[in-house]
Parts: sequence; C-alpha cells; structure tokens
Amino acid sequence: MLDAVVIGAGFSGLYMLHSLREKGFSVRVYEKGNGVGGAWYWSRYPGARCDSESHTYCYTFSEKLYNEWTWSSRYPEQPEILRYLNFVADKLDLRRDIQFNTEIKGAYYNENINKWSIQLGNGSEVIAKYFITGVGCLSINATNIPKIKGLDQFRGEWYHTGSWPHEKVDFKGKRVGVIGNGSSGIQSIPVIAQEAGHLFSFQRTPQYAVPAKNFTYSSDDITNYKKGFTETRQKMHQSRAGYPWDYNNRSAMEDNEEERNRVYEEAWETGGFIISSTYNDLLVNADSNHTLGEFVQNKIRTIVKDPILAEKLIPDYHFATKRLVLDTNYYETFNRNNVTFVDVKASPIQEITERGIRTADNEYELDSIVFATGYDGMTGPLLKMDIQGKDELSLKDKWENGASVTTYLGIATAGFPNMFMITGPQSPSVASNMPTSIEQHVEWISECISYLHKNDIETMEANLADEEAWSRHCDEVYRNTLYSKTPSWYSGANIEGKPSAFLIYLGGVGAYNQKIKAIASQGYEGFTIK
Ligand code: N01
Repeated sequence: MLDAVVIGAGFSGLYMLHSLREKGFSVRVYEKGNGVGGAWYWSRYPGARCDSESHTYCYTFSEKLYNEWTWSSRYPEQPEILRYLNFVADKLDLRRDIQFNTEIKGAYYNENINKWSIQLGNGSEVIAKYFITGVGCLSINATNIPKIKGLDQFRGEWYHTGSWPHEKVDFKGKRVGVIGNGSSGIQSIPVIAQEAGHLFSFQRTPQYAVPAKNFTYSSDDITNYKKGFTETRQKMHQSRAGYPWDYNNRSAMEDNEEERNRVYEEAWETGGFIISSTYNDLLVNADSNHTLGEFVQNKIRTIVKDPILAEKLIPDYHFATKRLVLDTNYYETFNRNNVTFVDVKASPIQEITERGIRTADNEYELDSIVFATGYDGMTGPLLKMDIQGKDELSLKDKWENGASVTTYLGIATAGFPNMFMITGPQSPSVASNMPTSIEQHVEWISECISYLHKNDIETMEANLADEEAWSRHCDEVYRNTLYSKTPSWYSGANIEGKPSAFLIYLGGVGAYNQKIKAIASQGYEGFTIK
C-alpha cells in the first residue's frame, strides 16, 4: 500500500513526487510514455516551442536546481524542455519511483478502507491513500481529431501535433495540408513551409498572434536571470498570470491614440505576451481591447502582401480572448509562393479522400495531413479515465451528465475524498504560466497531506456547498471579462457535444495563491476532514 499514487511524469507529477517523498511519504508515479516530460514528451511537432520565457518556464522551488540548468534562448524549444525535465528527474533521482509505459485506466474509492484502488493498463491494481492527478490540462489521451468523413481512406500520412512521431518526419518536396491555426498550427506552419514542396493551411477561424522575438541568450543574459532568481520567483507567485512582469496599472482609455500606439509598438518590438498587459483593462473593457486589436490588425495588413488574404487572416473577435499565440514568421509565411491559404469557414471541409482533402469547392491533393486541431482540454484528460468516488459516483456522471463541472478551488471535488487535481478545472491553469500554477498546487497538496498525516486524519473531502460557491465565483469573474464574448477551447466550444463551461479561474495567480493559503491556514475551510 502506497501513501500516494500520482498520474503523469510531466511538470506536475515530477514535482509532486519529489515534494511528497521529501516529506517521507511513499509515492509512485505512473506514466503512459516511455520517458518523463508529459505534453513535452509527446508534442514533438516542427517548431514546437514554449510561449513562456525559459527562465520562467521551469521550477523555482530550489535556487540550486534553478542555477544548475542553463537555458540557451529566450523561449525554450521542445527538445530543450524535454532535456530540462530529464535533468530534473536525474538530479532529484525521481526515476526509481516512476513506472513508465503504464497507463492508468481508472480509480475507485473504496469506502470500506478509505483508500483508492487504482487500475493500471496491464490489468493490475495498486492501493493508495491519496490519488493525485498530474495529467495536465492538455493530454495525449485527449487530443482532438475532428470527425471528418474518410480519414481511413487517405493514402498519405497523417499526424496530430500533440502525438508526433519520435523520428523526424520528412516533408521535403511534399504537399502538406495543415488543419488548424491555434498555437500548434501557428508554430508549425512556418517551419513545415520551409521544407515542404507546398503547404496548404486550412483555416476555420483567424487567430491573433504577436511576435515572439526569440533570441539566443548571451552569457550576460544568463548571469542576470540567475542573479534575479529570488525576485523572479516572488513576482511570479504574486502576479496576475504567473509571469514576473511589472504591470502597467492604467486603462488604455487614459492615453491618447498616439501614446497608446507608442506603447503597443514598443511591446510589439519587445515581443511576447507582455503586449496584452500594456494596460490594465485590455481584457475587461471592449473599447480598450479594440485599440490593441486594431493595432495588431494593421500589423497583419502590413506584413501580408496580398490585401484580400490579409483580411482573411484578421480575427473579428476581441483581442486575446482566444489563447493569444506567439509567432515567428507566421503571417510572413503567407507571402511564400509554396503556401496556399484555404478558407474552410467559407468553404468547409467535406471529406478526406484517398488523395487529400475535399472542401465544398475544391479537392486538395496531399501527401500528408497535419491535424493541429487541439485537445479536449481541462476535463478531457480526467474524464478519459474511469474515476469513481463515494457511492460509486463517477466523475463522468458528476461532470458530463450532471448539471455542470464544479470543483473546489480546482484542486478537489465533492464525492471524491483524498483525491487532488494539480491544475484542475477552475484553477488558474492555462490562463497562467503553467509551472507557477503547478508549483502552487503541488506545494499546497503536499502541505495538506502532511497536515492530515500529523493530525491522524483519515479523509478529506470538499464540501458541495463550498464547491458550488467557488464555481459560481469563477463564473462571475469570467463574466466580467471579454473572454465571455468568444467561444474557444477554454469553454469547450471546440469539442462537439461538450457542455459549454469556462473552466479557468481568472482572478489571478497571486490572489488565488493567497486564497488557497488562507484556506489551509484556517484548518482547510470548505473541506470536511475526519
Ligand atoms: O489547439 P487549438 P492547439 N476543421 O485548439 C482548428 C497550448 N499550446 O494545439 O478556432 C477546421 O488552439 C481550430 O479552429 P477553430 C496552448 O494553451 C501551447 O493549437 O475552432 N479547423 C483551431 O484553429 C494552446 O491554446 C504551446 O475554428 C479545425 C485549431 O484547429 C493549446 O495548447 C504550443 C477543426 C485548434 O487550435 C491548444 O493549442 C502548442 C475542424 N474540424 C499548444 N477542428 C506553446 O506554449 C479544430 N480546428 C507554444
């Protein structure tokens, strides 16, 4: 019998294992892949790179660990992140408690013994007091491959960006169709276009992207970010979105157009997400948002040479209310002779044929199709498993067939005692720099388990009333923002039949951290412990 079972050896699972083991608990991590890394193990598509800056997209719980690793550039590429997570696994000697190539199929709570019984893919079962999900918000188990008629007839190769082959895919001279232009599409399209004979970009909805402005770190950059460790960590954990930025606390409406455009231009040249924090009301005030949207739209018009095509690449929704993307030469790629834009809103994809993709008005002959079509996010990775709590209540019944998804703080849910979700639904999760939010949850959960152990407490369960209040609060915060005006994968709009619900807490990482810490210091208010 183990103290805790953790699912997944990504950022969440690795730190959870380390943190609980340091406190003397017996822990086992089960991981579907053959190595550590989670999403970064599977998402090996061309151009895969993180949108958070390297020195912030890593663990900050140990200054020593932080300083022992050196990032090579402003934004880390997927292979570098994977090397980093392997370095952490080795440094902290984590592998001895990770079982690779092992999927967790389900888990049920046995009320007779107050323990979780966890079913592994190989048919065996493990028993643990605590069941902790570190499955991430986007997972290999919940990739979205749209149900387009005829995929099985296609004679070429096809791939999903989130489950990419480990060996290099050769696109040289090939006719490649990329469906989708979210983060994965926008990163992969420019890179594939350089290699392919011809690339066809099938776009349903235009997407806002701003330049990443990546660069190789100089030795001064490295010295400076390492020196800044303490301040960086502190700022990230107190911030709105998990980044160590200094926020401008002014409304965009307080400046005149000339000054605003100067501010936006400077942020555009700096590169990165900071542009959406140039004023404090860009995601709550439609007029303010419009000024930035217009600025970026004009940039697209300047970059894309064909004015008719430029208009097709310009979104008509509020800026950054679908996940903002950082790009490197995305809009520029549409000036290439070997790139064809296909507007599948105007002429929808009807089927995949043995030769390629047929839209309402054309058939595109292809050698390869890349699905950059995203994920069933947030709840998807959890609901792919059969999780049963008290009274044989399944999580699926509670969330999918029940009235709505409700959690307490995005960490726990009523009816599922001693189960914790790292960056679960209704926590800041993907609206933040993920490692920051992961650290907050892991530290909270491991403190909590220590508290239960020290106080001889058998079970801890979220109260339904407190959970419903938290879920209402999440919804209220969301409704005060412009996110509520735009359907996106954040609200499940990308998955056919998925109940619509915005599953991210938008109150800010710093405020959220204070809230969960206060709850802990008040003896875990909102939970029944016995
Ligand atoms: O997926 P997405 P993603 N026909 O859901 C289109 C993180 N991430 O993998 O908008 C035609 O954003 C869909 O169109 P529409 C990040 O959090 C981070 O790119 O639904 N098109 C959209 O264009 C990100 O938000 C990083 O109309 C179809 C695209 O596919 C999240 O992962 C890198 C379609 C899906 O975009 C997901 O990003 C990569 C259909 N039937 C990912 N179905 C970094 O940090 C879907 N689409 C850099």
